[in-house]
Amino acid sequence: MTHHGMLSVVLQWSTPSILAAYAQGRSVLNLTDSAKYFLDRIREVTHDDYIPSPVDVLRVLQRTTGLVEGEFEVDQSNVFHVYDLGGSRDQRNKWIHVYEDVDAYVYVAAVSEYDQLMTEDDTTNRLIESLQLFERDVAGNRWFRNSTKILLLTKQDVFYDKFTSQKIPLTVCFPEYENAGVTSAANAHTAGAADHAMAYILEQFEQHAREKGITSLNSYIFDALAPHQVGNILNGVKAAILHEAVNKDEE
Ligand SMILES: Nc1nc2c(ncn2[C@@H]2O[C@H](COP(=O)(O)OP(=O)(O)OP(=O)(O)O)[C@@H](O)[C@H]2O)c(=O)[nH]1
Ligand SMILES: [Mg+2]
Repeated sequence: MTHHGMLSVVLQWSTPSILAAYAQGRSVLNLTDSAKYFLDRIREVTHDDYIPSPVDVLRVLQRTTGLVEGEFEVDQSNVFHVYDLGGSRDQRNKWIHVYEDVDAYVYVAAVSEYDQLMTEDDTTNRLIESLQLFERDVAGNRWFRNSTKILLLTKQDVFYDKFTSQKIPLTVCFPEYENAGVTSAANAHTAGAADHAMAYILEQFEQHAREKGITSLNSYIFDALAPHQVGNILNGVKAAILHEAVNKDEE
């Protein structure tokens, strides 16, 4: 970016009207969740000497295309072969290439997407599409009958922000949702109400899983950019996979 271009972004981003438009239109504009993070640091990240920090790297949006393979040594006797697949519509036809012999799958969905539309068609709610995809291609997929089943619901931090600060109700996605347990309108957007709403989202996934005969879905809701949370969840995921692998060997 030229210095002139950078200056223009700095000036415009810090204008109250632009900040207000961002707060109101963030979901409609389908801006990446990291937009504010980088725009707040525009001077720093456009500087010639800028070196991204590990957090900056995690914040970058880079869509997965094709099939990305990796190998992780879990302990001295176990190596996980991991295949990362893209979630956007034009990438899903590649999933079929890894259906066979899957010991474990990890389905990732963002709880914060409850008020957003698919960029692909601008009409379908993202969370609803994610639920339907989970039900049809993952929970209901006969190839995964014997796989360890893991559901990660990410972007808990973004959810809290949207739900408690922007006061966007869950009914924009689930009209039937009732804020059960919340006694007054003043309490409708507290952290407790946000937890209740996230539990409702998780229950929708679990219900779809049960309808497909799954009784052992290992699920977590968390902030995927918070190292301490990620560490705990990876340990849980690892333990679930190894535990079920031992049980399968004994059958
Ligand atoms: N704040 C916040 N940002 C997150 C979280 N998880 C992912 N992100 C950000 O969301 C963006 C997309 O994350 P990815 O993990 O690349 O998304 P993906 O599901 O792999 O997307 P595809 O590769 O297109 O399938 C990146 O900018 C991440 O930094 C989270 O829990 N909280
Ligand atoms: Mg990806």
